[in-house]
Amino acid sequence: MQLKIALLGGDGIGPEVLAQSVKCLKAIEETFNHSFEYVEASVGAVAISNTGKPLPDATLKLCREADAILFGAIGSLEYDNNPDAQVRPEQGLLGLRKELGLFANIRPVKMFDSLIANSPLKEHIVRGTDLVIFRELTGGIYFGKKSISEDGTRASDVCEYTEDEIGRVTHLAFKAAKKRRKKLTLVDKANVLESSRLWRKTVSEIAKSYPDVELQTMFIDNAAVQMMMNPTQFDVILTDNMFGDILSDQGSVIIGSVGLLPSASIGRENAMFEPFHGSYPQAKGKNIANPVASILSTAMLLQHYGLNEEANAIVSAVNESFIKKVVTLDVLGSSKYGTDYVGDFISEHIVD
Ligand code: GGG
Repeated sequence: MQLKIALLGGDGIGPEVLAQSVKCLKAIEETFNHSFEYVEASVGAVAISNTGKPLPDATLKLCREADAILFGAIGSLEYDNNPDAQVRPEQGLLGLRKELGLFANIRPVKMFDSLIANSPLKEHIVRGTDLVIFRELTGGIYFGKKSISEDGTRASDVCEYTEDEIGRVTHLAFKAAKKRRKKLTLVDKANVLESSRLWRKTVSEIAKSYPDVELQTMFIDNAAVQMMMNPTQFDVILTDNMFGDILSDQGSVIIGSVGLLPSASIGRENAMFEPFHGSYPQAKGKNIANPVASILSTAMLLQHYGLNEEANAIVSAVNESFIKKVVTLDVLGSSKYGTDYVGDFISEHIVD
């Protein structure tokens, strides 16, 4: 298969982890006789420095033309420490999602049996955790009207949703639940928020078209507790943009490290794949970042194109790295292996 893949490393550790994904893609090309074309573009703080824009027009054009986008991470301390900055790196990522209509963010939280025995978090890791979060990605409070009063003492962010926005991600989540354990949990705050009540009404209506899937509703505060206490009760979780952002990072604790979790952002025309984690600027250039989240996002990319054998070859190579304890320090608490070494190990263990 021929694929044109846009590579957007972004900020902090983004380019370092993305480089490991590219090693794996090259191993897949060679092992399975595919031909991938790679095109690089800038986004985030790096792009602001070079062009003044977090999402330059050339980057957007390239992403529209590509078959898929591999994204690293976004965010920079320079901006985190400057709340007054009007142009911010995160606008690059949010802009991409909006411009490309990437309305569904799919975040699997699956425990790795091969890792559990070695992890310093083994007492917290719950065996059998295997859930997937469907986070609505182009609506809600992240994209609602924002305002700040002239004297800077009052600010607001509006959380707005339409039935259509809720409906399209809901259908994807139900279709996924049908292929899994047939349980969907809608997470909201319908006892307080009007937008959550629209979610409940719309999702309950759509549920009638999926009679074999059990629909459950849960308030976000309870869901946060339940996820820590008993994560195996969840199969598919469906939720809005902000609740999904928070809940999925929380999910990473259950499996050992945020550096292990991949995601896919799907639209009608485009698809983007990126690790859960952010840019971790403190680790930039130190060769300590975990490349597994980015590498597993690459497996999700291949799966999206029906290359299931190829995706499985990547997952098997990652498992092999866990078994051999070739992992970065976030997983074991200490490690002699860096980002590059782990990337080399995984790409060299990709076999047909
Ligand atoms: N790779 C994910 C990433 O860079 N996240 C940083 C971030 O600012 N995320 C905001 C969001 O996911 O809404």
